[in-house]
This record gives sequence, C-alpha cells and structure tokens, in this order.
Amino acid sequence: MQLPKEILEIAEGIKNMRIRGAGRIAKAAVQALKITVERSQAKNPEELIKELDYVAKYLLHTRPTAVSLPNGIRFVMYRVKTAFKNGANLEDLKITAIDAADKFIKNSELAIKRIGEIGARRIVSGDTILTHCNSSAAISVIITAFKQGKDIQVYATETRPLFQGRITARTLANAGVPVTLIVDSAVRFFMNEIDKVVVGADAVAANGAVVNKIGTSQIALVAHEARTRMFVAAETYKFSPETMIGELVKIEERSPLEVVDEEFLRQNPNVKIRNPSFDVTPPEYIDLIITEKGVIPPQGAVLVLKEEFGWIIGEELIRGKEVYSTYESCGID
Ligand code: RUB
Repeated sequence: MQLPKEILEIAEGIKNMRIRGAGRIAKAAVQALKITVERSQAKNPEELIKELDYVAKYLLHTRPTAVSLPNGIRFVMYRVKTAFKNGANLEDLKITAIDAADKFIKNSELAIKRIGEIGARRIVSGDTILTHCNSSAAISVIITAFKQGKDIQVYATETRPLFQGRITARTLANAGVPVTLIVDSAVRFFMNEIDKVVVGADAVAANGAVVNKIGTSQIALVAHEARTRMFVAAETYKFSPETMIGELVKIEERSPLEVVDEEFLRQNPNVKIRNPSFDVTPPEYIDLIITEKGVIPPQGAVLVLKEEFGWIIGEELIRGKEVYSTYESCGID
C-alpha cells in the first residue's frame, strides 16, 4: 500500500527522533491516522478500515518503548472499529476517526496542563529540583510551580547520548526558571542539594515500575540513598495494559553511532558499544506518580489501568496475549 508522504514523514520523524518524547510521539501517530482518513481513497467502510489498520501497524513499529504510541492508536482504532461493527457508513466512520484523533490530541494537551497544576502543589518555595531528559509533563510541573511565584531552581542533566537535557535547560531558562545544566555522572555529587526529582515516563507498568530515559533508575537509586523524593509525571495513557498480563515493556536499543562516531568504530573494531535508550525504575524508588487525574503511589498503577481500560481487559487477559497483543481488543476513553 502506498502511504501518503506526510504519513511517511511522521513515521520517519518518530524513528529518527525528530519527533520525540512519549507524549509527542503519541500525538504524532494519532495525527497520522487522521491524515490517513483525510487522504483516503476508500470506496466503502471495509477499505477504510484496511487502510487505517495498515497505517496503525506501520506506526506501531516506529519506536518500541513509549506505551503512549500504541495507546493513542488504540484510542482511535477502538472507536472506529466499534462504529464499523455497529454498521456505520463510510462518511460516519471518517467522522468517528477524525473526532477520536482530535479528542486524543486535545485530551493529551489538557493532561499536561492538569499534571502541571496537580504536580505544582507538591513543590514549595525554596525547592531545588532535579530533572532528567526532556519531558513535557515534568517541565509542566516545574514551570507551573515557578509561575505560581514559587522560588525554585532546577538542575537538568544533559542526558547522554543525545543531550535532550539541553532542550530542557533552554526551555526552563526561556521561561525564566533558574537552571543549571550538569553532566549525567554529576547527579550524586549534587544530590544533597536536591529536594525533589521530577521526571517523565515512557511507560508505567501495572506494578508501578516506570520506564523512562536511560539513567533515570540510577538517579532514583541515588535519590533513594539521599532520602530525596522522586516524582514521576505521567499522563494516564502512558500506563501499559500489557503489563497486567506480565508482559515486559520492550527497551529500545539504538545505534552505536549515537555514542561514538564512525571513526572510533573503525579504529576500535573490538570495542562493543551498547546504547539502551530507556531503563526501568522499580516502584520502591518512586514516591509519587502525578497523573492528570491526581497523584498516586506507584502501587496504585494497577487501579489506573483498570479505570482507563475497564474490566473488559480482564476478559481479554483470560483469552490470552495473542488476542490482547493487538490494539483492537481494548477501549480507553
Ligand atoms: C524521552 C523521555 C521522556 C519521556 C516523557 O525520550 O524519556 O522523559 O518520553 O516525555 P526520547 P513527555 O527523547 O528518547 O524520546 O513527558 O514529553 O511525554
């Protein structure tokens, strides 16, 4: 199937990280589904479903870790497929898909704002905050607290190998927040000055473990040792339903060329390079997860999953992961 240029660009942008960060990836994928409908040549509902299925599966293979991507796709596809099963005609199916995509994107933007408001309540004047990588949700907490007049300062790790921390530092500085950029390995050196760590998430598992940019779990360990609180800011669509049946979140490993250049590789053929993009922070090292619906201890993650995905998941779980592992089987609202 020949995909429209804009969709190929979105998929490529997610793969090469021009579009990055779990929330932005999800919104871009959902936008691609909307474009599919707008450019569709389908002559009947069956053809439209086939086109959407194809694009959905194509997008699912762009980056493996951020659960927001399959969850965003599920949000749209579940509604489209339900309408299809209920006999919707082509025009109604298109409207359903476009409305669902718009709703997901709008909800996602509102969630960031709400996480900012809810999270900012946990920040007090005088706090020094550490953040890692570049998370819209974590930044929303920090900037909201700052705009409320709280006297805070931030340490941002540079986040090797791709330096997303520089984007964070620039964003915070542009908003007027006092910010200091540090190398990743300086975290323990500064931890005694830190009151709270605030990071984002690519996925939250049913047991409350959080998958986020590589280095997060090391920061959590150091925070735990120093009795510094560790907060994770995550929209509810970052919670992974697959983990309810014991699936592990897949950790993406990227090219060695993000770590060293080609010359190094050529000159050192016996040096192996590994470049995992994310790691898993166990729930014991997390004090609070800030969602748009409120704060939960990590142990509350399973309740969020039940609320978001409904008890129907239970039935699908019993039927086994073959059924469940397709995005078709679940409905989130
Ligand atoms: C980004 C990253 C971010 C989360 C949350 O990794 O780990 O902390 O995705 O971001 P990458 P947000 O740069 O590899 O995509 O809160 O914006 O969804």
